[in-house]
Amino acid sequence: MQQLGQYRALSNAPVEDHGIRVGLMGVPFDNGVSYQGGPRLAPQRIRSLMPRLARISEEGVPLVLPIFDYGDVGPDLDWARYFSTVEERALTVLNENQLALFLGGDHSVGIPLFKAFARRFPGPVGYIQFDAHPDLADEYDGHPWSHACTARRNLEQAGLDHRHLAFVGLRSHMVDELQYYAEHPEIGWHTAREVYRRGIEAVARDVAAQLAGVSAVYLSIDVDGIDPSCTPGTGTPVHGGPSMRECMEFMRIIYAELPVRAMDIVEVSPPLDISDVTSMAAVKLLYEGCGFFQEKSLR
Ligand SMILES: [Mn+2]
Repeated sequence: MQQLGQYRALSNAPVEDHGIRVGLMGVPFDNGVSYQGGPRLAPQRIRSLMPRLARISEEGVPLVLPIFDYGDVGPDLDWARYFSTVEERALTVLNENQLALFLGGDHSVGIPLFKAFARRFPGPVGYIQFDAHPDLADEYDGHPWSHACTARRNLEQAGLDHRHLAFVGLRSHMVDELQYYAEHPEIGWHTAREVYRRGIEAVARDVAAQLAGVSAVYLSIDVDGIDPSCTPGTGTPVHGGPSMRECMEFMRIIYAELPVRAMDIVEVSPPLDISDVTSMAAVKLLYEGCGFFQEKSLR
């Protein structure tokens, strides 16, 4: 396991020093899944594919901000101790970089990652989850840290108010979760069908307006939020979702309009993938996220 603070620069593009850094950390953990494992293999797979994609945005902006790799948080069979290590190491990444990128792991890793985020930034903070599922269960499979509980746990952080929580791409809900929306109408929840009917730009603008004024935003991308025709390598695929194109347009607007300071990409499962398309989708989203952040930072 790499020690805290030890990292190497991923330097396959000319790097410029603007005093702005991006930090990357992997959380190869999938004991929180309800159905099929595999996301623990994602950080390594995604890293290995990063050199395959040019470090340039689709609009032709070379990605010049340095990306520092803080390695992976290695295994620990004590779940509580593992999450507390993830939290502490994430806090270091957040403290030392203007943008933190986290690679899951299943979505449960978002619990310690967001805890670190809420420690790092004074409230109110915003949390956006691009996902087929809201993960609002109080408990699932007999545990409060299931990957079906992430958003519910994140709401326990003092800095996050229901008013600053938004979901995009929803299309699979449990009865308790529908009840939760009804009890908290201030949550922004946008279904995949709404994206289809109104267009992703209108939805993104609504989310930007809803979260206006927060000190920092955490963007969580569950790859099952994207339609499985684009990202098939994931444990709980749900059809009828937004495309990669729409996910990227969503990110473009959110990064431009809101102070995004952390993004995770979770639920990529290499053993379930086909020709690495899902891992490559993660690389694309990482790079475009860097590009959107850079465009805003260097403007
Ligand atoms: Mn999901």
